[in-house]
Amino acid sequence: MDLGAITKYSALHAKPSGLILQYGTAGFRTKAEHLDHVMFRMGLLAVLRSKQTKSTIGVMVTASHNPEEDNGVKLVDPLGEMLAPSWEEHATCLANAEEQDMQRVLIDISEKEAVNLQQDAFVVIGRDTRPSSEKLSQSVIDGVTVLGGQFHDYGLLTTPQLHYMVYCRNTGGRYGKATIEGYYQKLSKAFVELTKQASCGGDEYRSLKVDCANGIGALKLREMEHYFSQGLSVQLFNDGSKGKLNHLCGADFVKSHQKPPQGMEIKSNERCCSFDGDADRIVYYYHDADGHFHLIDGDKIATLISSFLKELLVEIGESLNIGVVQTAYANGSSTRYLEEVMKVPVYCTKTGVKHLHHKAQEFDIGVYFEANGHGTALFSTAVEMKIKQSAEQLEDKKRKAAKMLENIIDLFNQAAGDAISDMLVIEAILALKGLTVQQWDALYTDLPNRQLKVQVADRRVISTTNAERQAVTPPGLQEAINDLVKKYKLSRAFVRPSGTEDVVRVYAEADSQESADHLAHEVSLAVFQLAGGIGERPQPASDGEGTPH
Ligand code: 16G
Ligand code: MG
Repeated sequence: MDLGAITKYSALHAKPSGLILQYGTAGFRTKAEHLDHVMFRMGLLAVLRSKQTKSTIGVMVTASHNPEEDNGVKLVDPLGEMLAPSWEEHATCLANAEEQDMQRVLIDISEKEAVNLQQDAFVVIGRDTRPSSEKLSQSVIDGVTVLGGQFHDYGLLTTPQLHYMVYCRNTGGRYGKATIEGYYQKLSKAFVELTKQASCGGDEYRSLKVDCANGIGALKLREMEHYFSQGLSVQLFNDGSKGKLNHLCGADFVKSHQKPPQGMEIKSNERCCSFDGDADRIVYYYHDADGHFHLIDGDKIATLISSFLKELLVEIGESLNIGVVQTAYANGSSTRYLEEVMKVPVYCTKTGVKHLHHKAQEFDIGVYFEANGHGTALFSTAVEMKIKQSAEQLEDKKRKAAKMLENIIDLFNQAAGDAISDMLVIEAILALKGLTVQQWDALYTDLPNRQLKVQVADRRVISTTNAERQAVTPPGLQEAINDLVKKYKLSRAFVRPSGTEDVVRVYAEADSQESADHLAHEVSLAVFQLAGGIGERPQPASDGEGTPH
């Protein structure tokens, strides 16, 4: 390590003294103007992680669905996964070290993790369309270079595309080519082959309106469009040409406000979807003939996908174990439908993609989705090989199903939840099954629900267990929730400290919207009283309050 050079460059990316930031559920996120030193230091850390794992590491500059003025950064581990937990701690230490302590922290990390400093390092970098992103990614590059790392700057990419690049590079090209062309070709080829098998089809099934949140998804979908145009025609809205990123549009807005984005005209029964600001989340929706808005969230996406996969497996005659992974936010109706009607085992993990991803890896086929639209399906290597063999050997009908599965495996981004890839999978399934958006929606009816947030002095006083479904501390809180829940039918409620904001989140569902709203409000009051609420007492829910993530 050239400590002299590090000190010199670090001074050019100096940390505002006293500023403390946390590597949260999805990396660092805050106002862009506070992030320059964090970017530089994450460049340094990525080099150490790359040397330790002898693999390519990714650095993504984005704040996803957060406002345009924010930014953020996260590291991507060798197989496209989120950074290992012990390294999240290192990231927090390094980002918060005052200038004079930075070198010591860097050396500490190298020693603790037994990093061989002679090892080569390679880092790939991507960024979203925020005005601050280009300069911030340059600061990452400064960090990488000063520690002697090599790098490739992909420039503008969706978050899942960067995960894909990292995965490709660390698997010797077996997964795909680590270029944007490679990504487009792999996905489109699988999509076109898959949809060729659809016997019905016709235009009504094959056109889709996409709200791109005024973000990177618009750019990338436009680039990709001509690769799959035979199979699907997409109409892009909120493509960044006028509106502000994530403002009154995008998957997060649509999901949390349960209404359509601005800037998109929807005719009745037209199929529409929204991406978030870095295109790793997707939700669908439509207006029925009476003008009512219907949201089709991550839970219903998981249901469509897992039931289709299960049908194909039955056709091939393979008894592979398939599991669906959700979080506490999954609508109770979706869990019941999956378990009781589809007979698929369902598991619940803590919020945050890394937890779901990890659990999904335990199955031959693991489908995971958060209700907010973040998810994918993972196929074990053994399954992939078995399917490939079946596609060669089986007799006609079975072979067709195996071929479809093979295409689906290629179409899913196995490195991360990916709005583009999920959209293509969903469109293919709808076409193959001849389903309209209303028929898909009718699989089950969501229980009315409400999310609220409560301000407390220190949200760490709330600790949870059982995948965040029960509060362990402060004392008495869970008992209070239990008593409140008993007052309503088909009800459920839980509270958890947010991993991305300084608030406690409250979720409630019940047999009617009114009951769900009441329950959420009462639980908020319990949190306010028992967990050290600050500011104004929680008010009863009104539309648009309690924006979830
Ligand atoms: C992050 C997570 C998302 C989760 C959300 C919860 C990733 C890539 N993103 O955005 O999955 O739903 O945090 O936020 O893991 P919260 O802790 O503030 O509720
Ligand atoms: Mg996102």
